[in-house]
Amino acid sequence: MSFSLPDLPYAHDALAPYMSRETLEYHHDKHHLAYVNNGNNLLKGSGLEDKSLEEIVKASFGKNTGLFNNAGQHYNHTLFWKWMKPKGGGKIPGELEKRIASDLGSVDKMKEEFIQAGVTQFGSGWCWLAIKDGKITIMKTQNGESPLVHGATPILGCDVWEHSYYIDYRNRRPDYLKAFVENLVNWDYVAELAAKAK
Ligand code: MN3
Repeated sequence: MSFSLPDLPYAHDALAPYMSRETLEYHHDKHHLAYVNNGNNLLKGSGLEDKSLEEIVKASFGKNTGLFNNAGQHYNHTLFWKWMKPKGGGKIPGELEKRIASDLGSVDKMKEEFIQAGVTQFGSGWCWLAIKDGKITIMKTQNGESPLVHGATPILGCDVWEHSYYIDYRNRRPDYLKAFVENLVNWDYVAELAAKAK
């Protein structure tokens, strides 16, 4: 199926001061839109036109790099907007909190390792919480890759491409990641995805 740009689930200025209107105007309205438009052009004649987005991402990985880069980023960003909300962060829903404690030690340890994965992703990419073999795990991937193409299901991802934070944080990627975890994450949505991925 062809790709289309989803609306942000909140106003462009709703995530300030942690993510500014200007960042979302560039990141959603321009960068994400470019992935959608380029992806649609590359989808034509690929033989994958009638597949779902997830199927296109998996089928193009390692085979059709141009299509994969754009479809992968469309997939990642479509989730990314939903992984944030105004007044995000805060308490993690009980059942998810228990799973995190059981699989990763504690919520504090999960946050520390998630931030560390983002900080140490060299160059452009993403850091993740994903379900692999029934367990919550921390991952990091380069460019437009995601847990989906590495045998896992993403339940939370943070974009660490410079376009995601340079307007608001300049080179301070660790501060951006900390603000994402503590003030932006929509943990209810993460819990919903985790429950589905069981
Ligand atoms: Mn991005």
